[in-house]
Amino acid sequence: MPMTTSSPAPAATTNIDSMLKEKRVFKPTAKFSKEARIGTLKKYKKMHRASLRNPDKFWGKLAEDLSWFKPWKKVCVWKPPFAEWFVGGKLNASYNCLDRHLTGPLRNKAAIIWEGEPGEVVTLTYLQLHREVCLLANVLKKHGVKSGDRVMIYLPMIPEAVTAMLACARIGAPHSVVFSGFSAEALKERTNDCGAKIIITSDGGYRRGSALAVKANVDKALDGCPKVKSVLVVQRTKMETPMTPGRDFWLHEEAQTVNAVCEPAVLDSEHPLFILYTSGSTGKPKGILHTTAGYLLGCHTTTKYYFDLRPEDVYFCTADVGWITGHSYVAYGVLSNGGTSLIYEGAPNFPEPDRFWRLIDKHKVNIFYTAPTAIRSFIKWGDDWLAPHDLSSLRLLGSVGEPINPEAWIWFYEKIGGKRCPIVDTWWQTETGAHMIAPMPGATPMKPGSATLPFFGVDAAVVDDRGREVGPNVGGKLVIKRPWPSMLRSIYGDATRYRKTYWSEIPGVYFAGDGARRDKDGYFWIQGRIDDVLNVAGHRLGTSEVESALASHPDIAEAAVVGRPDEMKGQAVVAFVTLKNGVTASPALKESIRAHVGKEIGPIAKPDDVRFAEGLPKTRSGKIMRRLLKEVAASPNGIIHGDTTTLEDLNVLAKLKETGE
Ligand code: 7RM
Repeated sequence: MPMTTSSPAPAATTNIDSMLKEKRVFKPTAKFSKEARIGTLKKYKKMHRASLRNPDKFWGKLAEDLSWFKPWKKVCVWKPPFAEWFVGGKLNASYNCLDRHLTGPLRNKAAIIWEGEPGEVVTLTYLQLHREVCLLANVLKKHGVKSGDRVMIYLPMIPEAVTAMLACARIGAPHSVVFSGFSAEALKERTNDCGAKIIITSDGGYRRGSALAVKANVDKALDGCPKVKSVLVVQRTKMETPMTPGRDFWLHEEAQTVNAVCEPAVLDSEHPLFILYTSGSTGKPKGILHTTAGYLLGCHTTTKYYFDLRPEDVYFCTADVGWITGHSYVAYGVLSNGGTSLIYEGAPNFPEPDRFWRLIDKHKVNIFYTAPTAIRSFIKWGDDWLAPHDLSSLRLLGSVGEPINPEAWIWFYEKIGGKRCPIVDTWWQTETGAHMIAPMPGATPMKPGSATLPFFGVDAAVVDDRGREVGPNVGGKLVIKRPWPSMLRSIYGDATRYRKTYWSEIPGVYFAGDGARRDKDGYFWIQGRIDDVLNVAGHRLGTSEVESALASHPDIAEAAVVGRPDEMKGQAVVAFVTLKNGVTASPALKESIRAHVGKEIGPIAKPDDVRFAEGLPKTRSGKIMRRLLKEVAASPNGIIHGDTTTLEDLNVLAKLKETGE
């Protein structure tokens, strides 16, 4: 039955309607639970309760896992919305990731196993990585970098990206990593915002078979960055690279001029560790500020418990270091735990779509952490690519970046995890620094599509517009009701915006920008960004449920839905879908897709319009840019006014506009 198109759009309710019926539950295997740090739901719940009852005691105990130069006096000082953690304590993040592992059996263990896209492999033991970090730290000092000075890092996925972060941390210079695929303009804006005087970059990097210039973008950016005095250049591709004398220096030459002795700076717990820019849909990018102790503790403990990381594991996170996931779970969390981080430089489909499976087989990866967008690409490329590879080394899988649709979850679980690996679906943000909601791998029964339950110390809730907690299965705003160690401390240089963006929507609590519901077991189901919620004839629909329903159609690889202004219904639902390889678009298929959504969710969510696309516009971290799709939907052949600087592939947008009806 079509919705009541004859009546005008009713006023919207504040809650998000939830209609998807996902009922499957998967328990961790007995073997996994037996060996895991937390092996029962009861133990998790007990620890979670304790963490909320007495947070200072709880975090104080966990913080003993880090190495301190001086103990803290107070665990948390909370002057809303500003928090300080481990006040009075002194430590160094690079010491925690390196030096403390050098006195025991970890010293000659691989800290980083790196594979370049062309196929070369470089392994750095903890001892070797420590040396590289000290050398680079001394080069930074030679170039006048002092504690508190900001350092830009604009590097592809090469070991030096991690070395550079740790070198900055070592001398107390906050780093700001900019994804090396971003434009010169983006680099310029971020460099000027944080007032950096130095940039670490490389001549180029490999992506999809070719060497792409990186330093050339720095040169362009520097036309507009008067404060930058030096550029340190890593030689990666040996491509021709113009160097400006007196400003640009080859890092390998500079490293010859310093020694490898660099004592870690003794830093306050609240010393700034890094600034990472996130681009909201409007306004200039926000410089998310993280500080040393709380951030490190967040990464350290979540890596330990959620990934159940062991020294003998090979751990592979596919995120770029230009993203928070690369900071927390390629670098800091893994290394502070003495783990081995496998880093891959290039594209997942180079030279063929099975590159990740090759890497897992070759390096015997035990823990594999990736994004739903990648999983949907694998599904689209077809299962034949898996067949030749032995994935039996895998013990645990992780997902991050977007809600994982149940279809992709099941595929990941069965085809990659062989039904033996738990999937840790981790909900968190640049702002939260570390995982906030996810299943404990040996303890929490998993429901495909749900990030399940909160981490220790995380007091999460779903509330209505007035801040009242809503009942089971009613959608609302996801909030965090008290501070946690790895929370952002501010927006760099703009405390007013910090307060306004995160702490004003509902006074006194942190609002994450996401919609969610909790089911009767208290599990969280993320419904997508609040800004993207559809409003169809008075019903508020989260994007994720409609998209999950679409993606469960056998011919669809990936889908995004947006609202298009509609006089009658308020908004009409427009679905953009990409099809699995080998499927052709047709009017009959459109009808079958519409009917499928009607059946899965209900007539209200049936797309008014289904548009076939070759690809969807995404950020490089894989998030679908719905605001661009919204513009395309509203004016098929019109011009996009929105900011496209973080779009991975501009062609995708051009093609979408061509297919407009
Ligand atoms: C880690 C990261 C944050 C936003 C967040 C959500 C979405 C991330 C999940 C997820 C559902 C997940 N940082 N998001 N993880 N939604 N389930 N497991 O992605 O700052 O780049 O983005 O990403 O909307 O608010 S981020």
